[in-house]
Amino acid sequence: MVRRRWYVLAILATAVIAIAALAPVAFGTSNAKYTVTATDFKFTILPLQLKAGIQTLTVINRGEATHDFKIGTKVKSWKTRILNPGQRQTITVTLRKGVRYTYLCTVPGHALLGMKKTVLIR
Ligand SMILES: [Cu+2]
Repeated sequence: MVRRRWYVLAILATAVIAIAALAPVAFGTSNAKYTVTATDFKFTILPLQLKAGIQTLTVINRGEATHDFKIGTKVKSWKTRILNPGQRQTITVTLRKGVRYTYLCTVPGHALLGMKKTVLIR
């Protein structure tokens, strides 16, 4: 009887470990590195589809004007400093599935010129 109880516990422990390992896949999360290129006046994010999870975004200013990059919701956001042409900064963000995020350049006028978009994390 005691031996049987250990057997059941071992199976349960294995199942818990397996579920924990698969959880990120089940919830559609992944950890990836993205490149955000700022030009005058738009952002290009590669790979194209931002995924849920803890993501690393390297923002590079390839324009001739200064730019920054801010992404978030009304509740939580992340932002680079103002980047001069040629400068870059890496930020780590936590994106949640099913949430729509706004990303923009906060330099006055730039959002209106095209540096503001939203993305729904699927
Ligand atoms: Cu800008």
